[in-house]
Amino acid sequence: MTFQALIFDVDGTLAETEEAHRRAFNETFGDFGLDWHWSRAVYADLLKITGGKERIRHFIDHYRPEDAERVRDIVGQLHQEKTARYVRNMGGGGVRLRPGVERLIREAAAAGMRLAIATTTSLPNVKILLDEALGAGATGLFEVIAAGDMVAAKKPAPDVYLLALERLGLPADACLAIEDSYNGVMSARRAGITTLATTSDYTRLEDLRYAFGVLSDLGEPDAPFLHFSGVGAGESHVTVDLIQRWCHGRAMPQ
Ligand code: XBP
Ligand code: MG
Repeated sequence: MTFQALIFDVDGTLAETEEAHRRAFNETFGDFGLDWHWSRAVYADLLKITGGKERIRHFIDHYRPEDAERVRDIVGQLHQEKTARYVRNMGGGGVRLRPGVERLIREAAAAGMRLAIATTTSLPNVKILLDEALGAGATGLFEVIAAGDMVAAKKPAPDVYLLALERLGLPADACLAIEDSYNGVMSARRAGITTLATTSDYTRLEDLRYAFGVLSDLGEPDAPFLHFSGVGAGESHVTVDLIQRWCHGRAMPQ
């Protein structure tokens, strides 16, 4: 048995995007005349809730900000504006993928592995990130993109990974998921998929024990990853070859 597909999360895994999301939320609050500002500390707490609309509703319910009731009815509209802002801001350039991401994507595609995305973020956010970081048309590298509201229940529910598996037409054990957060690892694992975690700015202290391995990033030959637990000890960068060796020796943490 070998892995036939890699399924990537987006936010925190392909790129460090959460500060760009936070900026887009805050700018949109300003546009709507709201005196709301999500600091890094508040955002770190809110990130436990995946999905922008769900995060705003959670903020209203738990932080009880001014104008809460006015916004409750227009969360969808506010979030649409936030997505438009995020896309405009990302279109300004300067988007960088995390270490090893582009190398592994290109290597896997060249080796005939299939590529997919499973994310809670909205589809336009995925497209602009891939276009900006990998060049126009880069979404074509990914055979399946399962994103945002395509499923009813967002991570840590397994739905978005189950959708990706269905669209790939593959069983869970033919795939490796790459994630950065507790919610993401739980989502993939609940779908039965072996999951590699690479920690990101906002998730490095999260409980990632259900991952097959926890690394700082995917690494480059001249910029090795840090190994935190599970697979990857003594290695420097994640390659297709290494992934297939892990596949042969795998035993998932329970
Ligand atoms: C990422 C998210 C997303 C973004 C915001 O989680 O939670 O909600 O923060 O995106 P993951 P939207 O990386 O686990 O998929 O505002 O478009 O929902
Ligand atoms: Mg993530």
